[in-house]
Amino acid sequence: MKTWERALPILEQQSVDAMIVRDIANIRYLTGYTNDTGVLVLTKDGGASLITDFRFLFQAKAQAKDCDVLDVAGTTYEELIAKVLTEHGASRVAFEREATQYKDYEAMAKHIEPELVPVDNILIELRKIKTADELAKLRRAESIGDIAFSKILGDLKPGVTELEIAAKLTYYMCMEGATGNSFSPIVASGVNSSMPHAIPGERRIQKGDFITMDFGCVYDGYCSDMTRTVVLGKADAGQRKIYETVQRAQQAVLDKIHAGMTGKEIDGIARTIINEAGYEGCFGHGLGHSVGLEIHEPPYANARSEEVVRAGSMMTVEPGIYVEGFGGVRIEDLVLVTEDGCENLASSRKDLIEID
Ligand SMILES: [Mn+2]
Repeated sequence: MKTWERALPILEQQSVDAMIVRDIANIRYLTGYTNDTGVLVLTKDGGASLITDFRFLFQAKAQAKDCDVLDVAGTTYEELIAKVLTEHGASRVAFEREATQYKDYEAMAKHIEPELVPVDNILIELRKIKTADELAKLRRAESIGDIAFSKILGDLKPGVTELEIAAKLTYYMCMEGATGNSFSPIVASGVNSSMPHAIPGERRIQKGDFITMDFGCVYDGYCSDMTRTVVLGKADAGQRKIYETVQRAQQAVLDKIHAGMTGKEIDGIARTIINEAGYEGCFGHGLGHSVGLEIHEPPYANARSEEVVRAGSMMTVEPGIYVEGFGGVRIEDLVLVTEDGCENLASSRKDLIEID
């Protein structure tokens, strides 16, 4: 079976003859092409055309072996898409509303005769259950994060800036074979740790600080994600209570999560513990998200998600408590959800680390 043929049942469900795929992660998943520029045209009668330009042409031909690779030179993407659709006699054509820019939509509307049908990111359904090959890459990506965490502990000394810590995390991961960050590292020290997505700055870490580090890498296209919070020096009683509560909430999810639960049920395990410990309102984000070719993928675990999480799905487990003007703690692992539990891909320690 050609790799992109996995998408054909979805075209069938949407009652379309063809689909214009611009989401680059979907293109990679369906063709094997790993660069970042191209449009894939799938047709129900068994054609897949990957259009790109000269810069990527030889790579596309080498990687997307099951596709006709077309060079956009001398024409435009939309004229070439129109030509492919005409050749295949398509009359109803899906396009991804999230991945299509308005200017591209305008160009399609101008050049493409068949009916254009906007669809949500329906191809992501294929990517929710990870294959053995994907799991191997995800395991490796997460273990690279573990290595970076063990190394960064030696760098956490008074006077070091958040930006320096972020740069070193990136460096350590790339030296282990990562191609880059899966997102810009979050390094939040002291009162900055009260902001879940703080941007690292020139603040110098000092004794008594919480230091929250949320980071991940890309390994062979696949993302990792982990968070650890440590204390520089000795933790005080308030810090201990917050840390212990987050750790207990995180462990409860790891103990209870399994296939068949909704995202809301999974989230609720941690939220109940945090609320009952007196921190209601201090856990203002969802518990987790899936991860794969992209750092945030469905399914999600949050207070609203009714989606059932199936075996073979990845999920981050990342509860946190954030107290304005004081600081915060988040602990995050990446797990593979199984029929009766989960496999934790992260192995970094989670007891409260107090750095001398
Ligand atoms: Mn995350």
